[in-house]
Amino acid sequence: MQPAANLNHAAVQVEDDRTGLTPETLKRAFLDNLFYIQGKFPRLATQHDYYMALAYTVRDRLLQRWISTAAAYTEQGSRTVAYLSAEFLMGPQLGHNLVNLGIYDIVQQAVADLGLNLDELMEQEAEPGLGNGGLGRLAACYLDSMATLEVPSLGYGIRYEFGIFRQDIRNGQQVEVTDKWLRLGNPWELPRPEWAVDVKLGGHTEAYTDRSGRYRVRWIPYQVIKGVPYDMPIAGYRTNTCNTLRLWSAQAPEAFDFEIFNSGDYLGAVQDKLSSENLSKVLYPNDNISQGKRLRLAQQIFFVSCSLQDMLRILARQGLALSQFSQKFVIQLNDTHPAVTVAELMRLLMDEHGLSWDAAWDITQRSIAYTNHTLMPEALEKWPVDMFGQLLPRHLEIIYEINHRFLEQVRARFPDDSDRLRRLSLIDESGERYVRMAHLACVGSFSINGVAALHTELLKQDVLKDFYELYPEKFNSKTNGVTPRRFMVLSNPRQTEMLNRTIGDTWVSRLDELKRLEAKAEDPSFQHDWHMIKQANKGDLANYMAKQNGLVINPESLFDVQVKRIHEYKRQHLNVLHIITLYHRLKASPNLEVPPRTFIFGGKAAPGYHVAKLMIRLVNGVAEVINHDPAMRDRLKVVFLRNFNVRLAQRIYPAADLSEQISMAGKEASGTGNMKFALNGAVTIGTLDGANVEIRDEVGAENFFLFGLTAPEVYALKAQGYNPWDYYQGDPELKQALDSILVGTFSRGDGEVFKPLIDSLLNWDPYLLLADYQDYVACQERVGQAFCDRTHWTRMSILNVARMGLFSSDRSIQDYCRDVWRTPAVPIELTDHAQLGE
Ligand code: Z57
Repeated sequence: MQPAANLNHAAVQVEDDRTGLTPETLKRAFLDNLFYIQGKFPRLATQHDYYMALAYTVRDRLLQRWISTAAAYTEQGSRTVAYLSAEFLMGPQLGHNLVNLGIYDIVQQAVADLGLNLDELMEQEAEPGLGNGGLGRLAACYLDSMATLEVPSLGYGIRYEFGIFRQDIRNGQQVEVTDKWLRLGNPWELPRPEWAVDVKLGGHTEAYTDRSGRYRVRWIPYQVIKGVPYDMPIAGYRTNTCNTLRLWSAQAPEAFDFEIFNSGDYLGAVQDKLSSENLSKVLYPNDNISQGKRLRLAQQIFFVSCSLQDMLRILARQGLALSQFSQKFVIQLNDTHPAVTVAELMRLLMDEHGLSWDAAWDITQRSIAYTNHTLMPEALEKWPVDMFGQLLPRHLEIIYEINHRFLEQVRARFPDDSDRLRRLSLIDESGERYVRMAHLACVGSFSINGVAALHTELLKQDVLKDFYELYPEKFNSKTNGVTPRRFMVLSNPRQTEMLNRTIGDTWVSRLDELKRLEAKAEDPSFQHDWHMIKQANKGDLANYMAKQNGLVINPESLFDVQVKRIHEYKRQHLNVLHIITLYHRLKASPNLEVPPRTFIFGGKAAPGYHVAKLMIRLVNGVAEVINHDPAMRDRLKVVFLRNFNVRLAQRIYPAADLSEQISMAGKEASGTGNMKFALNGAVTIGTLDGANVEIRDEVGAENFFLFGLTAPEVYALKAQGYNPWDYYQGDPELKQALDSILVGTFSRGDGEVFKPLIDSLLNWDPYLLLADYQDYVACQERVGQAFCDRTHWTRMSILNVARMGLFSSDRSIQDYCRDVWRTPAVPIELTDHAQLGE
């Protein structure tokens, strides 16, 4: 590339160069970082070097806020949310930080003055993909909202060396490639080795009596692993608050008396050190499935123990007593992945800090709140008791004691109800014995919440019914939300500009102000501009698809999009059945009046989930046939976009006309993609599942395409005995669609490939695709007709955006603050960091 000529006149003025926001200062600081951090001069610098120089320039501006925030929290002993999550799906940091600092435009101009392109620099960043899907992305949105609302918070998680795998598609099939996201360095983290802690694993316990004659337990571990924290700054939107995401990296301890060392087996000892570092090596790539692997349990105790020890250090550092723990911290458990917190906090307080059981239990129960994210039985974590005891012998003892005391209480409340005891027990004893992590979380928490209204109701009636009967006061609902900073301002600049022009720019942190758009929904010139923006966004995505998939896509066609993890319950194959039906109809009646459609898919399948991988193969098989059929040209196209991640998500949502949210009712806890689509002007086709219910209530039934069985109808149908075969025999189009898959139409004549998928549908169909098929196809016909009336469609699109204000993660966080955390906001004043040292 052509390095700009004016990259050379740098004079360094340290203080101003690290905080200043004028174009001149930014340019000087950028060049300074290129020379002194990257050690490059323009002739040798790569685009990545320029990206790093810019990232450090932005980081310097964050550091000023970060230090002021830390100073204020320390001085004021502020009540702090500790958000514990095995996943934080952060996405690229550069653009998002520019938005939140309010310097996007100025930086774009500054780099342009230097002959560089901001979009190209942002492309250089390896995104931190430390999550699988909705759960991990929700954690990231919540960090953004907590910082924006000036809520003191610490995110705690794992610094996986390999995040979620990169997805390649070869011969229509998913191929996993490791994600070495740290390879070229990570400018967004600061290692804090001085705050490293030790975590014990394995071994056995011994009882002893202490000097005051009290019964105590000592744990002699087999292995000790060091956790080193790496801090990422989390800047609020146009506030001075900059909170912290603290991710733990596993290292071998400097020295430890392994027997192996005494035996002189040096190489063996080094082997052990290497195996300790495996703990934070890789993210388990399952979404909504628990695999029950020992290493995964080790990851959980690892980050939980590190985080709790860190909180205890902070507590002591602020001169607070252990009894004040629950005043200083509220711990939010993001699903059961960190649920071992209940036992580990008990252990730390009793075994390491000398508290009695009762004192420790009081603190534990007052400090922990639990969010449940799923009703899927295969996602509910349970650990074989043997495995649990081998890795965490002390925790198993504590869990037995918690269970003993808990079941005593239950017995007192419900005498002679041994069934109930069996159902509630922390230990599943129906066959092989298991520790039930959701039960541990429920007993150890003061709050239990679901992530959408319907989901919370189903928790109360079904999965956690017995706990609801025991502790109704603990249950509450917190409907998920998403951050408008990343998923509107950053990802959809055209729509953002138009919103700003129409209703001012305060909606970004008060999303209900989008309501004011309603007045414009009927305005023809507004509608026209709105439509043109969607067309421009679709043009961008069409170009991307041309590059990625080598397809010519008509931007005027209906962009019908389903992007999310691939899972049978999400029913991507129902979408495919509709495509095949449309294909057959068009083949039979070439003059059929339907609008041209582009079906767009994206999403990863868990590497061991064979049926999900077949679903990807089916999409690609159908794409191959349809995209190569001359009769389908300008009518249907099918695209599978590889490697769906946060960066790609940001390209897709702004370009969607139709958002597919078609899970079987009662299975999707909330969904958050549904919100991101609607906030970018897509209209939803969906079932009454998860947050779809609330989205439809908000945008209006007339602006939402509803189909399918409701959750109660699903239960009733299953209870009455569901037979998919009846639907297959009773609907010629459905039969034709399934038969065409079975005979190999979409697998180059190979009738074996999709057999497992179709067999499962015909014989079992646990997610009722066949039952919902007819209604879905009919609903899609109404979608097609509505799309042909541009004015009508545009009006629906505008009203969807106008009425989606509820689904900002700011609203979710305000609800948590009010009902669960009771954390007051702490506004931050910028301090001159040179003045901070006494
Ligand atoms: C995950 O992404 C979710 C739930 C889980 O239990 C696991 Br494990 C991973 C998802 C739900 O499936 C979504 O419906 C929900 O919107 C999201 O978590 C955030 O709550």
